[in-house]
Amino acid sequence: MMTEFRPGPGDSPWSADEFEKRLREQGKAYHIHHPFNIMLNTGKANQSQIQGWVANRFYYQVAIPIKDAAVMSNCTDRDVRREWVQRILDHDGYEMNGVKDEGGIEAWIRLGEAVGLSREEVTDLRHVSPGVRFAVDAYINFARTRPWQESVCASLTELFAPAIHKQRLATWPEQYPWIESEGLQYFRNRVSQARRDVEHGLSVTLDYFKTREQQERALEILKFKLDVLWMMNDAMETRYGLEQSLS
Ligand code: AHQ
Repeated sequence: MMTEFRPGPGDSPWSADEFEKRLREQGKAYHIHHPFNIMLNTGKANQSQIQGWVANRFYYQVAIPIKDAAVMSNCTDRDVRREWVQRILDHDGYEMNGVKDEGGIEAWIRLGEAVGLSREEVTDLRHVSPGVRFAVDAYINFARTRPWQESVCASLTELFAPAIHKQRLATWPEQYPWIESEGLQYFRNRVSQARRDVEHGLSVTLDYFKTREQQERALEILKFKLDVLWMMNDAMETRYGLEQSLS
């Protein structure tokens, strides 16, 4: 899956700042730059393309808590688990000591209804394309089989996520006025949740990947996860197209 980096004698580890800079430089391959996302966020998508995106991305959303539970099951560090469990609650929702939160999966179903899909056709996954399913399953399997620190590193695509959520919030209301505002609540919630997640994920990554070989491995892991997101958009582009179709 990934080429082996063989450090030479001169390959000393990068400083934490240099390592973080190289992680952030990977943002040039983030799916915000994919033609399908550009079509969506520049108001050029028609209703069936938007419905297709919401219904297919639902498979990614429901995979996240499964992936995070896999990370937890591999993680022997109680302090990390105390932080990581919040991610599962953010998506599945919770009711604790009188505080109730429907969670991100419910918010995404509401997004589905806001774009004209029924709750059933979102939750029964009938619209999910094989390419999206395979890309998402690859991410879940990565989290199940790799050391938990590698899965923490893989989640760092969220370094670039606040920008894409803010882009949607800045453009969809004007470009797609037929989508009721409440439907975009998921994106509003994610801006701050992603920032909090990344702060924790980045500190774990900078602490764990110490040698130059480990740091190069971290960049490869991030590239793998960027490919997961990119492939999802490739699959949606193949199925729903890029041009404005009449349907
Ligand atoms: O809604 C998203 C989310 O909950 C997560 C969790 C995180 C991870 O653990 O890999 N990544 C992620 C992402 C979410 N939304 C994507 C989007 O474009 O709306 C971005 C995605 C990510 O950047 O990995």
